[in-house]
Amino acid sequence: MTYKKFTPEHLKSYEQDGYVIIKEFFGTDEVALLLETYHHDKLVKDSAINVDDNSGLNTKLTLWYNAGDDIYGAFSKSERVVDGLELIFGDKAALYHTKFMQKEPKIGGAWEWHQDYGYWYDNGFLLPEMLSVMVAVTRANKENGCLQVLKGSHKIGRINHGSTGEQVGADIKRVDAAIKRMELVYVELEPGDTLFFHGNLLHKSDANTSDHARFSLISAYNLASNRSFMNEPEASHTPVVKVDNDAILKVGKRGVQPSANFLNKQRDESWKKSIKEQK
Ligand SMILES: O=C(O)CCC(=O)C(=O)O
Repeated sequence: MTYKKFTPEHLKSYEQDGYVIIKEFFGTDEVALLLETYHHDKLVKDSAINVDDNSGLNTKLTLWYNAGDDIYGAFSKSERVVDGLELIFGDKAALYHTKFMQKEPKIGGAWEWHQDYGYWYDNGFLLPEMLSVMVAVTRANKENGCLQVLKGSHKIGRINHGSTGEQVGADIKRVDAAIKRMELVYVELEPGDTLFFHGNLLHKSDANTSDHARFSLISAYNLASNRSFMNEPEASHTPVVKVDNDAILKVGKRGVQPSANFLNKQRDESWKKSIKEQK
């Protein structure tokens, strides 16, 4: 079996635009297995937190720090992903955390314009040598609130972020200026298509007003030597041990492990409280 590779051409696009989309990076059989696993994965569902948008809709997400020997880990540690990260970073990558995003039909909320490094900066990471890899688990299109990115906006560098409702958003004056100068791209993906995007790339998504769920698996990575000076989990600076490309189909329907170290509801509540207090 041959698998897609992250190539030097992908690297060129990533460096120029702040992102690259690799069509069919994962097979439809691999993502179908992931989706089926999720549907029976009580722990992932029970560990989900809700993040409200400004209109009262909310997105469910389950976030954990310790990638296990389960199907989610087989994606986030797979050779084809980690080889790509090593090309981008030119060195070892660490797997900071993994999220299963659940944007349900009709109720899945929007995300404000932000940079992921806008959050991660506050977690003590000195360098913006951080990025995310988003695998479409279901189709993502305009109707179900796919990701939108501003092409090349990673070159702006980090923008200040403040609270908007329960979310943290980038300084809107700078975002508005960037929108006037940079191309807005709707990242429409088929299941298995994968987006690599820079921690400083401005992105947002609209609510899911459609009848179709939008699910994605997003893993965040750090240059392993870019250790936070704050108290971030070990995973954020531990070089990721890659697994063979065939691990996904071999692991099969193994759900998330109890040792995952979830961002839990309690932590989420104190996070929301601290955002309110900052207002
Ligand atoms: O998938 C989405 O709709 C938004 C995800 C996002 O903004 C993020 O993970 O930083």
